[in-house]
Amino acid sequence: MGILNVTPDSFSDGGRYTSLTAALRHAEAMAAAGASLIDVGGESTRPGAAPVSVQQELDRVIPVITALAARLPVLISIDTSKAAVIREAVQAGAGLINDVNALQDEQAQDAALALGVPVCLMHKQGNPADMQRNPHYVDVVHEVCTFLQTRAQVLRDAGMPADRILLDPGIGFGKTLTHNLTLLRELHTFVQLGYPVLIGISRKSMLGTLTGRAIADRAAASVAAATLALQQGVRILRVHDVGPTADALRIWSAIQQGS
Ligand code: 9MG
Repeated sequence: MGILNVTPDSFSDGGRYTSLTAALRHAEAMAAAGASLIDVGGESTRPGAAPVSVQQELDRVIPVITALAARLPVLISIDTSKAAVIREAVQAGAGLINDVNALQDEQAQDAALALGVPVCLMHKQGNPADMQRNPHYVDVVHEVCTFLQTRAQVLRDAGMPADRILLDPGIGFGKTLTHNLTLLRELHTFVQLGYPVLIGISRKSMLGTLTGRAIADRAAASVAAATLALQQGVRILRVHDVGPTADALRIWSAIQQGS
């Protein structure tokens, strides 16, 4: 899954793809490098990010999704928590909802159920504005697993088929370095819940803390973490550096298959 933030303030690529031309060029490059999904986001979820209005988000993402759907043979994912954005994005051609709020907004949940597209439910503690202030868990793996399992069950009880649900422990969303490392070590526990697992660690600050590298120089660290996630059964990698990740995936896959 290649990341396409059409925002002025995302932590890694904020402001780079706010014009339609730049966004399309970047999406095409990611597809050519091996992305089979493109995740389009119009509101930054980085720590400290300010919320944007529904209209602002729509203005940012809908033209991009419409153009991508007409041009690229990839699945388009909409990164949003808002019902109106979900509805219009799916109408414009998005085929997956990536909600860092796990569809806890009732209207967002209703929209997802009515549209019949798959959803990625992500865990976070707190909100982007303050989530890194004082994250606290007694048992981070147990608490994140329980949250995701509960959210998946709520959706299933409301009529969503199990094969439309993906789970994501939400690396960096209301978690300390130790919480993130524990979750990354225990990804196989999330895989055992029986839903495909998606992980987003690409260029995140924990990699900067561990390597001392600036955001743009974290590709190798991102690929290393992504490969270890694959090894534990993670199915979708949300990344900025599609080419290097695709190479790692090819090597990992060849080793698995012995050819
Ligand atoms: C939008 N976004 C930013 N980071 C993310 C992550 O780790 N997972 C998912 N699903 N979405 C993310």
